[in-house]
Amino acid sequence: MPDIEILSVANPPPFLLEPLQAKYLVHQRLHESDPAAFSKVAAKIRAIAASGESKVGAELIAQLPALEVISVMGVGYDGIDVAAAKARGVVVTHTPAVLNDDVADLALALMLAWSRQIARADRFVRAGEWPKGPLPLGRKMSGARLGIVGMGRIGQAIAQRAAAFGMTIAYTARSAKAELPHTYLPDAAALAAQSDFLVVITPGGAGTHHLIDAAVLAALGPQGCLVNVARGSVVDEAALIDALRSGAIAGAALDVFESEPNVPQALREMDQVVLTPHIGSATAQTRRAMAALAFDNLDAKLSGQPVLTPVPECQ
Ligand code: 8YV
Repeated sequence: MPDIEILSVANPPPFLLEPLQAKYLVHQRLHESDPAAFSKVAAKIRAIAASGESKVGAELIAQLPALEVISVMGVGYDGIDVAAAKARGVVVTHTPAVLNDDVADLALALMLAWSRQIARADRFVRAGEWPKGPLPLGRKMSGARLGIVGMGRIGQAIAQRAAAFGMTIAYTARSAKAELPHTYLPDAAALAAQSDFLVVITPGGAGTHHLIDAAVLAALGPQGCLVNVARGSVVDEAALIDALRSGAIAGAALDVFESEPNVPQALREMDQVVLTPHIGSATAQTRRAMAALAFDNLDAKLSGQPVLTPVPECQ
């Protein structure tokens, strides 16, 4: 029986849970399922295994005096109180880079699905509508104007793919990136005003909360489509629903939502939106690579080795 104890605050896939259980005594969400039992083992817990959607607040960190590392299987770590972890000398790690291709692929897939009405066309054929007449015309994506909100690793992977579709690419980010050939705009509203597709791929958290608001959507305009593959919190969902209802924007393609896994009924009833259940990194290949990196980060720290991919604040 392994003697080093760790807490899992997510539901790790078997290809992460099994290697963890082979080496560590894993308390699977014990803090939620049995707080009394949890309080008895809390003093021994040396690591937390989390996912990109996990919430690890200051209160939980304070209950774990032996905690050394919080390993997130995901690139986003907006649910982790990194300041509280750092104040305690706890390192936070994540899994950047290994999911760039998948998230960028999904962004393009959503843009194509929306503009060429793939999901709607599928529903149309299955419902036997075709013999009654053609599907209304879609919209050309090649050559359209793409605005990218957030030009980090994944934003750049999206830009690369969009270039192959002959799209005009502009972006906004904290600062202009001189090495990129694309047009920089100072804020999301200015970018939206020049975009047919506005793709959101910025980190979540307080700094970007409701960055995409009614004003940005108004700037995107009645021909524009909003695509979100970042975090639900970045988009003001109520403002988005209003904009879709009033025709202030043409449509949206969304992989993330403010209260996942709950998606507002209003969005679910609209034909001009494409909805997916937070599957940006959800391929077998990428999830295995993320799991391996999440394991290696946790294991490195508990073996007294330097972690591989600490979050920027912990570097
Ligand atoms: C996953 C994610 O949903 O990487 C992220 O930030 O949101 C996703 O890749 C999740 O973290 C998988 O554990």
